[in-house]
Amino acid sequence: MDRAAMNRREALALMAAGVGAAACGPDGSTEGGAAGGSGDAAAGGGDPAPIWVKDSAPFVQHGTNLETRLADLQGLITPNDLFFVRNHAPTPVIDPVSYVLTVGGPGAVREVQLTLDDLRALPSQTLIAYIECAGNWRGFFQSITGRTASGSQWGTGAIGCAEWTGPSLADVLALAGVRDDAVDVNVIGLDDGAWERPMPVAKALDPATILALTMNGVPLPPDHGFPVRAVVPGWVGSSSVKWVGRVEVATEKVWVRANTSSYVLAGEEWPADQYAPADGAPITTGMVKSALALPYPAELTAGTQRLRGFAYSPRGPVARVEWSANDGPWTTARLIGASADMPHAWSRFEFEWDAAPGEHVLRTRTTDAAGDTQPLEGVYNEKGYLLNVALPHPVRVG
Ligand SMILES: Nc1nc2c(c(=O)[nH]1)N[C@H]1C(S)=C(S)[C@@H](COP(=O)(O)O)O[C@H]1N2
Ligand SMILES: [Mo]
Repeated sequence: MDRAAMNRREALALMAAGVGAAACGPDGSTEGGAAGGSGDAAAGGGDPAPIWVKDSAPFVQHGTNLETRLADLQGLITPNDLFFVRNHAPTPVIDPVSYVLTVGGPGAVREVQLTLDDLRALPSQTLIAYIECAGNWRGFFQSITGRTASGSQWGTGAIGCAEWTGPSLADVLALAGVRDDAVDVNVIGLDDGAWERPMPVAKALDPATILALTMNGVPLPPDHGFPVRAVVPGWVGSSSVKWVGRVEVATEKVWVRANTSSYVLAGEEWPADQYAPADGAPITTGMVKSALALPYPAELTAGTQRLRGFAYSPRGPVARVEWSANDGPWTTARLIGASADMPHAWSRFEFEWDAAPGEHVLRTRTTDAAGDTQPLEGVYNEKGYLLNVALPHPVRVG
């Protein structure tokens, strides 16, 4: 009864009143579901109603999702207006005054209900962390592996890096008390379909796992989870549940859509019987990766060009970025801002390339402190996750 998300009729009434929150039926696409070309956000003809609150103009649109153009980014921080949106359902409009977070479940000592003020009163953590969708780069499976993977055909921009502030999930859980026999902590959203992603107690109690209230210094924008979202550094974006309404502590492993059917590695190399009740290997951590901040394909003018990009690893700051043109030797790029003080942030890199007229292929490759590096070949999986090949980036120099 305390559910704070407005229902569809209320949201539409607000829209009619000019409040500007947009809503429509979900398009049924999932991360691993039907391919989301632009314009398929609504079934049944007419103009597809937007399902985001923010202006979609700067983005590449894929169904219910908005992809950032990395070339538009300048510094370390992705501005909120340019941060990609990955929605399984329309952005809900949540009233911050009646909002309540419920924390409980069989693995909790007691059930507590927390208002936004209660959450603001807890010790506040600040961290700069990137969030990347597990399906980022899915659109390259065809060219890299010869097979198309189903789902939104993202390029390189289903990723962003922001400063997040809010209480640690550990401090929130402490108010309910975590029993010794607790196994999983499920974080559940207030959007239609109640997106949820459980994690082991240890990950929930990691000091870097927070319930963010602000993004880059302002309250979370509606599309990014207002008023409360989980930020789970190192894990793929689907675990950073937006519009959190309930945190459920369980005494058994929790199986939900996000770790059984969507967000699993599926295909010949992941026999389903080995992962039951999941259809494949459930995805938790992301991959070591790098991407050029250029359109794909890119067009450049001849002469010495300073090229830049972003590099990241779920295991802390990257150690090295190298680049190569036309399968030539690997050369080390300059790293900008890779710091042990920001273990969850991405890093920037840059290098100079002497661009001669013609068609070229540039690749970049990151290595993290643990020695993990990007492979030169990509491996196919049916739902198109975690591609981290040193990406061949086509460049035409005119
Ligand atoms: N409640 C809820 N949380 C969610 C989602 C969602 O659809 N509903 N999408 C997830 C996925 S798949 C990703 S990649 C990230 C994207 O976060 P962003 O939209 O703020 O960029 O949010 C995650 N959290
Ligand atoms: Mo995602």
